[in-house]
Amino acid sequence: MSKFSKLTLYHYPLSRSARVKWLLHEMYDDDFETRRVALRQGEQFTPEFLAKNPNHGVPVLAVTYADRTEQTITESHAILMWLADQDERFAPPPTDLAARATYLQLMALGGSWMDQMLWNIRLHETLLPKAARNEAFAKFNRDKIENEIAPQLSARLEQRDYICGESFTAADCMTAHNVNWAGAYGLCRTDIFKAYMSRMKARPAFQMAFADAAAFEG
Ligand SMILES: N[C@@H](CCC(=O)N[C@@H](CS)C(=O)NCC(=O)O)C(=O)O
Repeated sequence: MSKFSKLTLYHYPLSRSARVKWLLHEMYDDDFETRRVALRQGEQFTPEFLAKNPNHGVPVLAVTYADRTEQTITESHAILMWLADQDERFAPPPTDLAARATYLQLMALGGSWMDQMLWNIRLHETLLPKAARNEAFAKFNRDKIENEIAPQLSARLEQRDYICGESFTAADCMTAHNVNWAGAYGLCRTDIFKAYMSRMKARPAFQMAFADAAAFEG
């Protein structure tokens, strides 16, 4: 961790911060700090937390660089990419044009497209007050995952062990987190996805990142 003197992840079990926690464990084992944010108690709306992330969500990665300057980084998609770019085991370099394009495409598909479909399902099936929910919109998002996203991911995973190719990348942290989330809604549950998730769950870093899953409160 020579570029940093400290990394602290603001985290909530099973949430999007688990994607980042997983990659941090892959890269640094246990050599970073985790601060659980009491989302159900509203800690994300305190002035201290809002100063770190005005969008009141986890993950936030607080970085202290070797020269002691500090920075907080938000957005799981950006944090994953920023971390992975520091270690060639987890992301193809920009000079490897074809592999990099595949990797970027899959990161964005997971981080800004599938993620939002899952989020819309959660909002309109569970989180919003009943009067504000839109059943048809929830179904629209379910159908998009089932008919468009799942077949694309599945076709890739039929050909290879990891979402980008023959080795694990940060795009697997994004994809497998989403596949796991989709599974909770009865989506992405075919044998191909189950086999992919078994491979991911066998990784010690995955087990470390999801060890606190039982503490997820609704
Ligand atoms: N686009 C953001 C979304 C972050 C987000 O919504 N996090 C949720 C947990 S999965 C959260 O902390 N929600 C609390 C809130 O919005 O008050 C990311 O990917 O990091």
